[in-house]
Formats: sequence, C-alpha cells, structure tokens
Amino acid sequence: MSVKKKKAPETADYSKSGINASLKPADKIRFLSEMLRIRRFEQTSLKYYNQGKMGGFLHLYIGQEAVAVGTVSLMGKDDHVITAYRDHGHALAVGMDMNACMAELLGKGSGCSRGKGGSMHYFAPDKNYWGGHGIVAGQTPLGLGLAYALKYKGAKGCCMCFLGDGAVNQGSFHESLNLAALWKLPVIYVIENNQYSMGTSMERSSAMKNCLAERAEGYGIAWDAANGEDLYEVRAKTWNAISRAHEECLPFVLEVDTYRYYGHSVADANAKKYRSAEEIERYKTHHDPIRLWRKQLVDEKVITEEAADELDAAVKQETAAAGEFALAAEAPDPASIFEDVYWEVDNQTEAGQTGRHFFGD
Ligand SMILES: Cc1ncc(C[n+]2csc(CCOP(=O)(O)OP(=O)(O)O)c2C)c(N)n1
Ligand SMILES: [Mg+2]
Repeated sequence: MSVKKKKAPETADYSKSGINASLKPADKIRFLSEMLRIRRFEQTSLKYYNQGKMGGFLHLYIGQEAVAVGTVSLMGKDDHVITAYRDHGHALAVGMDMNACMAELLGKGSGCSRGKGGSMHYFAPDKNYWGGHGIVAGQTPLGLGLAYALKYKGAKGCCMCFLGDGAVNQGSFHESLNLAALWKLPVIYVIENNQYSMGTSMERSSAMKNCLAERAEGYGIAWDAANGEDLYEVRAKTWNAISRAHEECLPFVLEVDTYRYYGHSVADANAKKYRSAEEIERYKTHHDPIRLWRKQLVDEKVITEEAADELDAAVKQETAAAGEFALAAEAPDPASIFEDVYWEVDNQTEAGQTGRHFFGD
C-alpha cells in the first residue's frame, strides 16, 4: 500500500497462526468495536471543534485505528505505552474512560488531565499510559526511561513507544536507539508511518535504503515492517517484538504502514495542498482498516452485516453520550490552575518549594 520503496511484497496470512490462532470470535468483535469507538469518538470531537467548542489543536487518528488497537491488544500488566500528540486512539485502546477523554478536549475539570492538557496531553498512569507529548520525538527518550525502569525493577514488561515517520529524523530518537541497544532495554519503537509529517511527504524528508525501520540495523536492533491496514499482521509482528522484549529484554523497531485521512491537525491550512483528494479517496476505499476488518469478520462468519451495523449504532450512541457529558461538565476551578502541573509542588516537597531538584547547597 505504501508509495515508498519496498522489499518483496508480503503474502503471508496471519489470521490463523501464532498469537492470532487463539483468538475467539468475541475478541475479534471487540477489536472491531474498539476501532469504531476511536473513529466515532474523533468524528464527534471534530464536530465540536468545528463548532468552536474546543481550544488548541486536534490531531485526528482516523485511518490509523488498527495500529493502536492491534498493538495495545497484546499488552500485559507490565507493558506500558507512550505516544505523541496524535494520542486519542491509543488512549481509548488502553481503556481510558471515553467521557474523561471527551471532557479533556473541551477543557473540563473531569477531563483525564483535569482539563489542563487538552487533546495532545492525555495521561493515565493507572492504565500504563504515559501521554500524549507535543514535542516531536520527545516521547522517545521518555519511553526509553520507562523501559529502563522496567528492567531495573526486574519486571517482565516492555514499553511500546509510538512515533511518526517524521519523528525518526530527530536526534533524540537516534540517541534513544543507541542507549536501547547498548543497555539492552525492552523498548519497542512503533513507527506509525502515515507517509506525511505535517505537509511534507516521507520521500521529501527521509533518507532510507528500503524502509525507515531498517535504520535500526545500524544500531544492531531487530526490526520489521507491517501492513497497518491488516489487524492480524499488526498483532503478529507486534507479538514478535513483545516476546523478544519480555524473554530477552531487547529493543525492537517496528514500522507500520498506515494513512491519516484528515490534515495534520484539523486547523491544517495546507490540508489540500500536499496530496490529492484522489489519494485520500483511494485509501478510504481500498485500505480502510475498519472496513477491511469488518469484511474479514463477515467473511469468517464471525459477525453478520446486521450485527456489525448494530454494533456501530451502539458505538455512535456511546460517543454522542460522551459528547453530551463533556458539554455539560464543569470547567476547572480557576484556583486549581497551579495544581497537577508539578508533582513536587502538589506534594509540597522541598524541591517543589525551592526549585532545586538535583543539586543541594
Ligand atoms: C521538535 C519539534 N519540531 C517541530 C514540531 C512541529 N511539528 C509538530 S508535528 C510535526 C510533524 C511530525 O510528523 P510525524 O512524526 O510523521 O507524525 P504525524 O503527525 O504524522 O503523526 C512537526 C514538524 C514539534 N512539535 N516539535
Ligand atoms: Mg507522519
């Protein structure tokens, strides 16, 4: 599906083997539901954005849903997630409350970051979800740190750190790869290659031999590339990376080909200038991960068309209700403006009071 140079096209069928062999019909339907929840949630948020009910930026994940749902579906209790600003999909996939996510977009006190983070800064440590980061590739050394902590504590877990195809050119990512290899840390860098960074295509911005993940070779890190429109393939290749992290405490770079339908953010003034409407239509028609998964399940006789319609209708109701909740929710109390910014300040530590974090007198 990608326009980039590629090795021989993959023809493998991942539906019945390995980690996918044990999937029950209910699991497969749950994946459909999770992808629909992300899409309908974002469509609702787009409506509110266009109505002026939301401040700041809104980066939609629509088109990329199989990446978050496929990867996160494999997480165990000691596996963690960190991502960039296009973060709603991963948040809903790890099980963050939809009402709290919608309220966050509208800056309400019941939002998942108490209305102070907005779209780019979702956070839920209780779900092993560490944000939501606006600095391109800023999450990559943080993800490394999470993996370091897991190894240090002797946990059999990993950190899945998601980044875009544009983020791979940042120095901090390369510094992270170096340390990940050197210290053998259980971090999985999942490059969500949606082919564009803002208005710049991958071809115009990234040097490579065959694909972006292959750069991992220079660090002696194992890598692979997956087709992000195929949930089975995403899961199969992610499981390989997770198993390596769990069993051998080693890093991995997994590039997943995908596509976003909307502009970089909803406020992208150049949205129609750097790619054609035909290209977007082609992806919607032939490569949409939800449409393809639904068809797969119908073909497997896991679900009927009618039941899939009913599921979608129920999800639409759920997202509409989340919208109503968020609209009715209270704005944060202005007096709480300095709370939840620094843990040290909230907890009255000496560092919080003196501003000295690392250096004594
Ligand atoms: C260090 C830094 N440089 C520039 C920006 C501005 N910026 C925000 S998103 C973005 C593009 C990133 O593209 P990609 O990594 O492919 O992620 P995608 O938006 O496609 O998910 C840029 C340049 C930023 N936020 N941080
Ligand atoms: Mg991109």
